[in-house]
Amino acid sequence: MSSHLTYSERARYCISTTGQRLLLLLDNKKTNLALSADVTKADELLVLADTLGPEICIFKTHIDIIQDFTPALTSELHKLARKHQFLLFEDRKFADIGNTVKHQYEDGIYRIAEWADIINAHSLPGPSVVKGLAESGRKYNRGLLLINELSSAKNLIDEKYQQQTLAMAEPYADFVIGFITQHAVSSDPHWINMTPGIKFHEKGDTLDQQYISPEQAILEKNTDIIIVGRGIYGADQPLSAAKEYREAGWSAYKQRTSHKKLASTV
Ligand code: 5BU
Repeated sequence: MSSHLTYSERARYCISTTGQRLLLLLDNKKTNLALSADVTKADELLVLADTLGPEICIFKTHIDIIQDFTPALTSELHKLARKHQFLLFEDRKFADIGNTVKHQYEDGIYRIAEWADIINAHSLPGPSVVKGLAESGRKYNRGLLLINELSSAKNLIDEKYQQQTLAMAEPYADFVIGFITQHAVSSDPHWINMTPGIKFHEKGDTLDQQYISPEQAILEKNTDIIIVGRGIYGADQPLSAAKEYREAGWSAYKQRTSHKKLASTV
């Protein structure tokens, strides 16, 4: 299992430069917290990026829920990403034939390929979705996450689907950096596993979201990055909430890597 390795140790195994950059950033900045910034106003999104930026490794957007979107928003986000050293992840969940996803990635009003370091896709359409996205993504040196598992109750993904998702990722390791998943997909150290559906003290919401804790994700399920939305931006004090999730995620990671190191010395 590679879960005892530190993020920076695992960076050496990456073929993708985005994957490598992210793994190094995690250890340098000492945070494995991604913020899911699901607000609907441009100014709210920018305030979240600026105030919570120092706490996070990734700022995850759903750019199509912004009511007052203009291209200036993504260039401002890009500036904040540089200022606070985090990556931008557009949670677009592409799921169409190669030719269509390529246009959805590069064109339209959002021009996602121009500003998002990371995107994700459903593996449902088969390799064409990865092939289509890779044509644009490679030009911009971006990273793709395949959706291996969902956090919503009674979703249709089964084990066979997950095995096929991993097999689909393998030939594209220069572009696919890992998975959105509820548990570590493989012991290959270069795959990065990110987990949404994280919240303290709550098991779910009224629309079938299911939550686990940062410790469950990092220690029990061996995933690498916790993605938190309402637990942070919905809190009375988002900055202190972000610090709490950051601390929980980071100490779970420290525990995981130190445990295994001790185990390997005996
Ligand atoms: P929450 O507020 O922490 O519940 O938000 C979770 C975010 O992660 C939200 O943007 C979802 O679209 C996203 N998500 C998820 O919750 N579960 C999944 O399986 C996937 C994405 Br894939």
